[in-house]
Amino acid sequence: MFTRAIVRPPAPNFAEGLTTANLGAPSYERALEQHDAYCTALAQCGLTLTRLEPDPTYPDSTFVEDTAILTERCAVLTRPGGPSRTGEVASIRSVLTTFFSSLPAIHSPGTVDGGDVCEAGDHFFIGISERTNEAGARQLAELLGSINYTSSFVDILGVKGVLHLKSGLAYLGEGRLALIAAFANRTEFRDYDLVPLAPDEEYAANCMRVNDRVLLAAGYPKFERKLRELGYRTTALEMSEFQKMDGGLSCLSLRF
Ligand code: CIR
Repeated sequence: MFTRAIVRPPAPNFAEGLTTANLGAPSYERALEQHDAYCTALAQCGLTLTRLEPDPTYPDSTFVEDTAILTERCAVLTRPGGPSRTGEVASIRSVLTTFFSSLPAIHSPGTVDGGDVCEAGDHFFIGISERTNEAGARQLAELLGSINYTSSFVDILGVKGVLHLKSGLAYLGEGRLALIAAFANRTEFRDYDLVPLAPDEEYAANCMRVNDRVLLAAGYPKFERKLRELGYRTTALEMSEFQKMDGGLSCLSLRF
């Protein structure tokens, strides 16, 4: 069960962040509205929110998920792979010290973005991507191993249009993974029940199981129907402005 989440609304210069999406510039006003609805949904799942101040020094800092890995047994500060994002970790460190007594960190030359780390029960999939390198993945695997979590690496460097592992993969609980076609035949996932995304709905793969609900991006009816058939209660959230900045649903919060 999650009881808390950390979020940070976008700053007015949010559109200056990194993106490859080619979907046009996001509207700040709409992004704020969408962020607000996202926070309401987390609160409805029973989470108490810590809302950080928007930080214009780092236009991508609304994507707090990339700065830390939070688990039931530990918290790890990451070292984001986008050079413009490395400095985001400092303020997250101060917030997390209130909640976690020990905060190990990924160090140079390692890089890890939280979006590349998918918790699946006691196992962690760690994506090797443009943002997470092998040195970072190995450091994280060692930290997780020391507290009896297992982990495995998933190379996504050749997968087009997928920034982070979780851009195309989500753990739904009960041994079940939602995933995009490019991941469906990977041996790494063969022991799980797979819920494949339709080719025209792949953005929705970045969904989040939060307690008794699955939060997903709005506008992906086939996937939402499938989730409901599987017995999940769903909440669909407008994500268009974050999608324009390569962001998905999970990257807007740190849950613990
Ligand atoms: C970036 O490129 O770093 C941001 N514009 C988007 C980060 C999205 N994070 C995530 O999916 N975990």
